[in-house]
Amino acid sequence: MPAVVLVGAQWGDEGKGKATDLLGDRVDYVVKFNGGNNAGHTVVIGDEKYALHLLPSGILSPGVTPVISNGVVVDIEVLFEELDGLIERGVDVSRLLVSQGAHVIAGYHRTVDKVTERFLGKRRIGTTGRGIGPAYADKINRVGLRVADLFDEKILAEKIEGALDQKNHLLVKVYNRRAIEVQETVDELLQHAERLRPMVADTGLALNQALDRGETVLFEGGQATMLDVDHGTYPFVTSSNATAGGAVTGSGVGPTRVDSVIGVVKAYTTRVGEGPFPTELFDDMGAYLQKAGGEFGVTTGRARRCGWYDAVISRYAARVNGLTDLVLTKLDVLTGLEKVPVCVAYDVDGERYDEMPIDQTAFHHAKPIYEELDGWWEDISRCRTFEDLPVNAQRYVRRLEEISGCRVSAIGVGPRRDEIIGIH
Ligand code: 2SA
Ligand code: GDP
Ligand code: MG
Repeated sequence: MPAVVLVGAQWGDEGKGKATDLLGDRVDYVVKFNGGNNAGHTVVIGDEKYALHLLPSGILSPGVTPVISNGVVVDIEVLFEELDGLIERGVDVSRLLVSQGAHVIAGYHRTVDKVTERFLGKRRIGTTGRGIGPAYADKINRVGLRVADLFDEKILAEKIEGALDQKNHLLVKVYNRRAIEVQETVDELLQHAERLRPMVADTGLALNQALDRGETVLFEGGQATMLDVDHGTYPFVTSSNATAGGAVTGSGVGPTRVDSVIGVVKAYTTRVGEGPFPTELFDDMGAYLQKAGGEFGVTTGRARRCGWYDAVISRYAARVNGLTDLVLTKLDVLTGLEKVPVCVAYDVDGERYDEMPIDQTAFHHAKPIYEELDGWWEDISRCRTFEDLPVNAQRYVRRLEEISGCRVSAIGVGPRRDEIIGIH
C-alpha cells in the first residue's frame, strides 16, 4: 500500500488520529495535507494520552517521517509549543519536514477570525478561532505569507504590508479595533524562523522520491468530508479541502499514485460548530451519547452535538472520496442500547431523498428516515475478532456496510491503540 489517503467521512472527530497511529508502524511518511491547528486528534498509547493539533498523528510512531505539506496553514508559535510538549515527553520529532509552500498564520488572521465570528452573530460558523479561514482567504486572494517568505525579511515585510492594507481598513472602520503594524507582525513571525529553517523542505519532491523508492506514504486528512469547502455543508465548513482530492493538491503527489482511500466513520454522528445536522438528537439520548463517547472538542473543549449514524452522509463520503475502506470507530459507545436507529434516507417536505439534496435549504429541512437495529449489552472492548462481537453488533456493522456502500475493514472498540478489530 504505497500511497494511502485517510479522511474523515462525517463532520470530524471520527478517530482519524487513532487510525493513523495504528497504521504508523507500517508506513514511512505521514503527511498532514490540509487545515492547521483547528484539528484535534487524541491518541491513547498505553496510559499516555496525546492531543495533537498541527502535527500529523504519525509523529508518535518511531521511524516515521512526519510531513506538513503545502496545503496546510501553519501557526509557527503553536508548531513549536506542540513540538516542545512532545520533546518533553520523550517523542523523537527530529525528522519533521515542513513545506516551503505552506501558508503561515499571523496574529492578524486570528484577530480577523474572532471579530468576524462576533460580527456574524446568528450567522456565525462556530470556527475554532485559530485564524484558519482568514489565512486561507489570503492564500486565495494572493496576499498570503508562505513559509519560504520567512527567510527574506524585506519580502516578508512587503507581503505583510500588502496583506494588512485592506484588513486594517476593516479592523478600524468596521470592527472598531486598532490597526496592526507591519513591524509587529514581522517581529512575531521572525521569532521562530531560524528554528524552523532546518525543517523546511520541498516536501512534494521528498514524497515523490519516497514513493519512487517503494516507501509507504500515509496522507492524514484534518476535519472531514462534510466540512470540506467544496463538498461539505457550505458555508458551515472549514476553509480547506478535507476530502481525498485535497491530499493531491495539498501535497504535490499526483492522483495516479494514490492506491487506497480509507474513510473513518463513527458508529454514530457528531458535529462541533454551527450548521445543519439531520440526525442530531436534542433529547436525553443525545446527552447520553455525548457523555458515553466523551464528545468534547480536543482543541476548543466545546461540547460536540450528537446524533445517530447517517448513511446518506457515509454514502456521499464514499462517493466524493472514492473510498476503498471504512474504519468504523466507537462501536463500544453504543453498547447497552435496546434499539439503535440508523438513518437510511431523508424526507424533505414529503419527498424521499436517498442521496444528499443538492440545495442547502432542502438539507436544512431534511428529516431522517430511520431503520431500527437491535442493540447489544455485552462489553465489547475486549473483542479482537469480528466473531468475538455479539451477534447484534455484528449485524449492526454488516448493515452499516450495506447501506454505506463501502466495506468495513476495521472496527474501534475503545480509545486505546490495541482496542481494534481488523476484518477482511
Ligand atoms: P475553522 O476553525 O475555520 O476550521 O472552523 C470551521 C468549521 O470547521 C469545524 N472544525 C472542526 N470540527 C470538528 N473537529 C475539529 N477539530 C477539533 C476537535 C474541534 C474543537 O478535534 O475536536 O476542538 O472544537 C474541527 N476544526 C474545525 C468548526 O467547528 C467549524 O464548524
Ligand atoms: P479525530 O479528530 O478524527 O482524530 O478524532 P478526535 O481525536 O478528535 O476524537 C475521537 C475521540 O474518540 C478521541 O478521544 C479518541 O481517543 C476516541 N476514540 C477513537 N476510537 C475510539 C473507539 O473505537 N472507541 C472509543 N470509545 N473511543 C475512541
Ligand atoms: Mg478531532
